[in-house]
Amino acid sequence: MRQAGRYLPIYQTFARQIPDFWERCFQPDISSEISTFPIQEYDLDAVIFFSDILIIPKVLGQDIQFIKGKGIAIDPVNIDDLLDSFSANKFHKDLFPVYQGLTLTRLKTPEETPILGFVGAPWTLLHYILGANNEDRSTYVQMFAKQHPEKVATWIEKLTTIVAQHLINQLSTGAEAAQVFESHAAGVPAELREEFLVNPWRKIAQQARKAFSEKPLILFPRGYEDPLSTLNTLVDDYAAISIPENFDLKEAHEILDSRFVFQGGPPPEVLKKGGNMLKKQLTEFKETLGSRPYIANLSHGIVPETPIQHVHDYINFVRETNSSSKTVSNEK
Ligand code: 1CP
Repeated sequence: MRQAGRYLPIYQTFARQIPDFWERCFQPDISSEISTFPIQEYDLDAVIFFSDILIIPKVLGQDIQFIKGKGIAIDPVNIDDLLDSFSANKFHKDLFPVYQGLTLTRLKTPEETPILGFVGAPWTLLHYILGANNEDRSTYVQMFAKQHPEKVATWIEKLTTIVAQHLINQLSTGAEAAQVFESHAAGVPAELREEFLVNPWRKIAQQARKAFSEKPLILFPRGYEDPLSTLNTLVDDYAAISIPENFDLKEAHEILDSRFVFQGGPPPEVLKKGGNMLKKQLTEFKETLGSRPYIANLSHGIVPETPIQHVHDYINFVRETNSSSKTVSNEK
């Protein structure tokens, strides 16, 4: 759900002036300014802080670059060295400008508008750290995990501690809620899912909730393939599930604990096309979910060619169809 509002002309102009993505993340006045762009354009109820899930391997020392028009370049590293270099103090110090950006975002945003922080879940981070520049990162990391489950277990455990720390730091410097992105759960072998996916989700949330019990967490389990009922064990840990495109909404609503708030919205292609399809999707969402609380967001984001008017249409439609609605910000 990267690129929330980042297709906006104002972001494009900013990005041209500061071409290095990480410079935008590590300069507090800039990351906070970018974070507020979507609420300057749209009538939204929340702001997603501008950063990236890959900021963790970045501060640990892995070279990661986003190259316009080319994608992502990740330097292969020795993961043991990378993770063993972690020290909570140094981590906090290196990420200090990011947290300052978050605090500044809080100051630049109307008081009643919550700020959402986020982290990548351990498996998804491993996808990038270990997968690095492999052509097919998912297959490579899955094969590796099957062959060396103990090694991977050690890495997942270390990453879980680091991710929880980053989440807590965000909650203590300005975020009112946060999302845990497991974007690459698809294809994880069945026998590894509990240990490498569900357990870390639980541990991260429990750590965060120990520190901030009242701040809600959202889980995005994209590609998760176990029976959905297994997610019900997380109902005390996560307030909301962001419904990924591989879940059947009706089935999810039937199976998932009614205490979970659902988050979701039209897929990127539907938003790009706009028109009746957009309204149809939203109506379907509302009809399926009945009285279950629902956060309208943008599914898996916005593709850059999406007309800004379509986003306005979507928000207006959400507002019109539910006068008590609050539309949550700016996932890609
Ligand atoms: O300058 C740019 O426009 C670079 C594009 C970009 C942006 C705007 C990237 C590179 N990251 C981001 C920010 C970002 N990333 C946010 C903040 C909110 C926002 O600005 O949109 C968030 C929530 C993310 C989360 C993120 N990053 C995820 C999880 C969500 C998802 O899409 O499943 C993932 C997987 C990433 C990694 C990432 N960051 C950027 C890219 C191009 C990628 C994907 C790399 C790949 O898999 O090929």
